[in-house]
Amino acid sequence: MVEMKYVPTICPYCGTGCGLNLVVVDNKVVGVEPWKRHPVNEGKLCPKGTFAHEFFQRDDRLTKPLIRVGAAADYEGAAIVDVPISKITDGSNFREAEWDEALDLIASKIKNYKPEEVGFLACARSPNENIYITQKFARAVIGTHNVDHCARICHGPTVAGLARTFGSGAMTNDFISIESSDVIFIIGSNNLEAHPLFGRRVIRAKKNGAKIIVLDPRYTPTAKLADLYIDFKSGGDVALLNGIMKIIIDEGLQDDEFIENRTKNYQKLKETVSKYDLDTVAKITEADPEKIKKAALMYAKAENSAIVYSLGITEHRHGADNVMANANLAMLTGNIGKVGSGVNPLRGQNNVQGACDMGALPTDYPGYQKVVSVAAQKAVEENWSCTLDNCAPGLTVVEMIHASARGDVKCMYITGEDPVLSDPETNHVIEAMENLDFLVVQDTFMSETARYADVILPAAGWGEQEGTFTNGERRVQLVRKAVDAPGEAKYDWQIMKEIAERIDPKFAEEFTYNNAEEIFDEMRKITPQYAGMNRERLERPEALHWPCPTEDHPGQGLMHIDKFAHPDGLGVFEPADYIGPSELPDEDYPLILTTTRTIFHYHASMTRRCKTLDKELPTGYVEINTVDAKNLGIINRETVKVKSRRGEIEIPARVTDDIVEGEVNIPMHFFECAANFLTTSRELDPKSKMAELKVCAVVIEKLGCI
Ligand SMILES: Nc1nc2c(c(=O)[nH]1)N[C@H]1C(S)=C(S)[C@@H](COP(=O)(O)OP(=O)(O)OC[C@H]3O[C@@H](n4cnc5c(=O)[nH]c(N)nc54)[C@H](O)[C@@H]3O)O[C@H]1N2
Ligand SMILES: Nc1nc2c(c(=O)[nH]1)N[C@H]1C(S)=C(S)[C@@H](COP(=O)(O)OP(=O)(O)OC[C@H]3O[C@@H](n4cnc5c(=O)[nH]c(N)nc54)[C@H](O)[C@@H]3O)O[C@H]1N2
Ligand code: SF4
Ligand SMILES: [Mo]
Repeated sequence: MVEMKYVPTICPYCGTGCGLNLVVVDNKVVGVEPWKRHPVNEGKLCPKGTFAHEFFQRDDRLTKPLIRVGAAADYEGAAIVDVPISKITDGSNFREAEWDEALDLIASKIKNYKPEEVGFLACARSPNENIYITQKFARAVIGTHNVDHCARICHGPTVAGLARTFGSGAMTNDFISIESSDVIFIIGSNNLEAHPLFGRRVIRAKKNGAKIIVLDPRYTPTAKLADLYIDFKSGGDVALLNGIMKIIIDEGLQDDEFIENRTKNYQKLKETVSKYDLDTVAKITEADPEKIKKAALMYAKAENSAIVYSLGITEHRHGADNVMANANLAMLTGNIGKVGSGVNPLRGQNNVQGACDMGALPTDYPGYQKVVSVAAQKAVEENWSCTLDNCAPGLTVVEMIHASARGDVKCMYITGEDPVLSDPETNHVIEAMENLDFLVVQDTFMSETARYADVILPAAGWGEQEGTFTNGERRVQLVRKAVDAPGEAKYDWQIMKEIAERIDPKFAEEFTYNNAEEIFDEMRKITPQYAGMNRERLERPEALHWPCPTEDHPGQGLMHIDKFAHPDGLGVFEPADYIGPSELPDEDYPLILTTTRTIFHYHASMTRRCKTLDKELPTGYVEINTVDAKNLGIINRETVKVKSRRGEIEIPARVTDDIVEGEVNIPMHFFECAANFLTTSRELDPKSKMAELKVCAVVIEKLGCI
């Protein structure tokens, strides 16, 4: 008889963190079934979760270490030999190798670079335990803080901006809280496509009587839910939010008691926003001033108003200013620390909250303890029984790419990230990858980046390992192993442990782990937010929210109830003036390009390998407003050329009224017409080092063929 088992686990895609059951027959994942009583999604799934199992059926998984042909012999021995390697972008230029050979090669190469010449990218798609080991390996074995991950170009401004204002860079409320809101102010989040099972709660809130306001340059499925939709050009949010706060203050709708008792720096906020009268704001943003006023009054007058935002706010060179403007708005009206209110950034990757918590950040050890703090350094040293003599923050993702292109970073070790697809300015990223002396990529599939690697290591993926994911509402949940990893693939943590031991046998005592649970137990000793969690407590379906400081603490869904997380307990108003995007349209490049997501794909590597999802949407497109299309003589589905100062792509046009005039949009998932050939990486947010993924200037040319 065929034995079938259900393995309860957490969806591998977005930060909503839905529960589901993997159906396993004969060590193969054959389907997904609902986990009906899961507290996040109550058995419902979006298309990505529903068809999550399909990529398991693919036969193109990485199953053996691969070494670039022509390179291996030259790597023998410890010396770094300057070998000109032709970086050919085809998987067939690699040869299969045994683990011993691949790991010896990596150990012998990596230990000869200076610490500052090595950079690490951690994988926010994989469990906390892998990420913890990646940053520990970078810091304890190599001696560098050059460790970062995709949050940098995602919610990095959230981490920086909410830490400054509230003292903690995370979502302030849990997901269910939104169902108690009277007004939901959604700015730069298309959650019906990007966080659909959170979006389901927004729909429920609306049924309960909540009013929805959406501010987005595109009339998205989420915007179509709105009672009040405000369209405007990408990049204007600081001006809009300052304008909204000015109206609230002018109308006397601020919460004086909250401001007095719980915050500081209010006078500065008042001064700054006083410059943003409706005319000025309307001129900057092209939004309808009447609607702005209406939004301000709706938000401020309701009993419980919640702000929901995502990348439309963060992915700008003023991303942290945008985030802080939202935090200011919530504090101004006392909409923080109570159910139905709060500032709710919808975190992206399944485990990007965890990746930040684990310290895969060049400035922070686990638990947001600063690498510049001697006390933090001592605490970590004690726990790891090693010396960490470096307290200068390391490089961020985009800085590592720039440093690789310059030759300052010579070696990168990339675990489960695909910068050639995902990072801004693809041609520049490729140049950087080609310029590296040594590149290791550890992934489950042959990614776009892996094609430039010297060594590719096959990692076990989702459903093939135990561990924990932390979702966007800080809920730490167990993920379970359903099947064995294919071929010779190993766990990410296991690979790094084996390299550490090869670099110096003394690290065998440092990386003693036999399983993910042992790693979690070490991690929680130096991560105050997780200190009270253990496997037994996490076995409960509702799991635990951080902060959870002790084993008898129930975890905390709602933050900042009586005081903020700053040492003095006060929230800080952090006003900022509008600076706008660095590249605005001009005669040569007359259109604004923004880049987004669609419901059927999740970045690329896994959903593009799910046959049902691929059938729904096999390739990309550029959305262009009907009026702009008419002026350019472009018809729906016609293939056009989109050019920026950094590159060009050919892509089918999608003519629509659902985007403002003068702006076009390309979903980010499709390498054959990748948005990032066009985006810019040159100007970074000084507060968070975010690149401007939501705005650059482009021109569209007709190709004359369909
Ligand atoms: N289906 C799917 N879901 C995903 C992902 C995926 O790839 N596919 N990825 C996950 C990840 S990593 C993340 S970070 C989240 C992202 O989730 P979201 O941030 O919701 O996704 P985006 O579509 O990138 O951008 C959101 C909206 O910002 C708008 N926008 C553009 N410019 C501006 C602006 O200047 N101001 C404002 N206010 N809005 C603007 C866009 O029109 C878009 O509708 O999604 C997660 N969920
Ligand atoms: N233009 C534009 N660019 C963007 C964005 C945008 O809005 N516009 N959004 C940005 C955002 S928000 C994000 S988060 C980034 C995402 O950028 P990336 O971090 O590059 O995103 P993924 O494609 O999710 O990459 C994850 C890789 O990890 C692999 N993987 C999955 N599980 C595991 C595992 O357990 N172990 C290992 N070793 N590998 C694994 C996958 O196969 C995949 O190759 O893209 C950013 N880029
Ligand atoms: S909403 Fe996110 S976590 Fe839930 S099923 Fe969809 S992709 Fe997975
Ligand atoms: Mo993200």
